[in-house]
Amino acid sequence: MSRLFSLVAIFFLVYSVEGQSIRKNYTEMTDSEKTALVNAFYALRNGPDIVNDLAVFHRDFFSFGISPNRDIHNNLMDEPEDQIFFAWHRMQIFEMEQAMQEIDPNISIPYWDSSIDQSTTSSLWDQNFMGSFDANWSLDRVLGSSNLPSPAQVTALQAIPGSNWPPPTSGNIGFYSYANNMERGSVHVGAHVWVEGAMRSRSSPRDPIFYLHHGNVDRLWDEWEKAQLPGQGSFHITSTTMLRYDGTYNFDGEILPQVDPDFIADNKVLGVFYAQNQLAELSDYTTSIFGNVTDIRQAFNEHTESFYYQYLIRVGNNFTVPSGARCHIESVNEIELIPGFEAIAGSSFVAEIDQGTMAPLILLKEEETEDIVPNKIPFDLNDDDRLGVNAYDFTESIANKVKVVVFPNPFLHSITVQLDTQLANVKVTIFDVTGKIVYVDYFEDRDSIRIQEIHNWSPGMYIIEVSSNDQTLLRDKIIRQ
Ligand SMILES: [Cu+2]
Repeated sequence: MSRLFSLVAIFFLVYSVEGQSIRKNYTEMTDSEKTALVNAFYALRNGPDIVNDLAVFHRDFFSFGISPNRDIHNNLMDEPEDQIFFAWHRMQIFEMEQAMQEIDPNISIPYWDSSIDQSTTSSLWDQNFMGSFDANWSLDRVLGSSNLPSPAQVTALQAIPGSNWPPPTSGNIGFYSYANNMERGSVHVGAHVWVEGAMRSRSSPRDPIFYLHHGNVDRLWDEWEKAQLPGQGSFHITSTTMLRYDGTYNFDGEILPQVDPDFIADNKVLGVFYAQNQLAELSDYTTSIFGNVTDIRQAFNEHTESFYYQYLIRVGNNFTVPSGARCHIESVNEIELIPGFEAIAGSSFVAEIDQGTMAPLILLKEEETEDIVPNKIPFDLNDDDRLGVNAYDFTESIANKVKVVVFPNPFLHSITVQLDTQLANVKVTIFDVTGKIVYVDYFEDRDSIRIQEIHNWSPGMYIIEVSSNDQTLLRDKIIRQ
């Protein structure tokens, strides 16, 4: 079935289209789509400034080390908000995307695959795309400041097994290992440091490239879950609440809905699909029922579920539009309805091919290309932001009066912990990436500690924590070679 129809099964009169989302690689965007995205970022800064609001929130709750305060980064299973990194950023991208779709319903946040697309002169950084913001918003980018991840590093990360399914109540070892290796490793950290400036600070969401980078992180999580649990949903997140999306946060006079992080561990709960190589597959999905505000998609978006993609959209394999639901699918090229697609009586379903100009093979609909309407609203880098310049080193130094150095790192046979002063009751704890303690020892009145009986540890990432009298002095990532 191809190029089937322009219109099918219409039951409605007037509807307001607000999107769910087919997210694609930015390299699949037309010029007019790029301009629409750039202009949406600019328009949002004109107010209410959700770009800055999400960045300031991200900065203010970035990480409090292992204090009881909830935060959004660097958590292990022993912390109150154990491993909220993936779920929180998923909601952050979704909130931004929803705000943009109020400006233009066909916008979806594209992704930047930084393991492949590594040139400082790639079209990503063109003045009519992400390059537009650097000077206007004082982002202080220094592209190429470090290394981006290699494809092999992505492959290794994605190969971490999601073991222990079904999970014990304390969480899933494989999921925590994957999440921590993602958050603290180069597939996530690489782009923050490579772009530099705001991207390397706790205010990183001030740079629009943040959303394209985290879109890619989110896509990899989605792919990992699908590969680990084919047809089975997602691993569980043990935290039941998260900051900002806890039903109390007020942005521009509206309280954001409460979102259980475990509930959105499956991306489809938000109606988000990732497309690749000119194909979007919409499957195993039930569209939300109009007006059902307990449904998270309807809570953010009270109207029609709308999916838009320039290329082939394949719909079926258990894709259902239930009675009372409204769904609109639009492509420029082709929509295929395959077995397993069902629009139940009492629903509204429209599939629309909207071709702009004719072209021989793949059609690309270019709207009249609008001009970019920039604004110069430089972000104010205050002291708070500067403190966070090395935020993505993920070293948590809580009591900064005592300087702690851990070397060598990476290590092989031993590690030395050096303090710049002698302290009583020094405790050294080493966790594996799942938060399991693999080493603990206590020392008295020493400024240097050598840890040796570690030669048989398996290679990979560990977290070392140094504390004195229950006060954490340092928490850092160490690598066993
Ligand atoms: Cu973050």
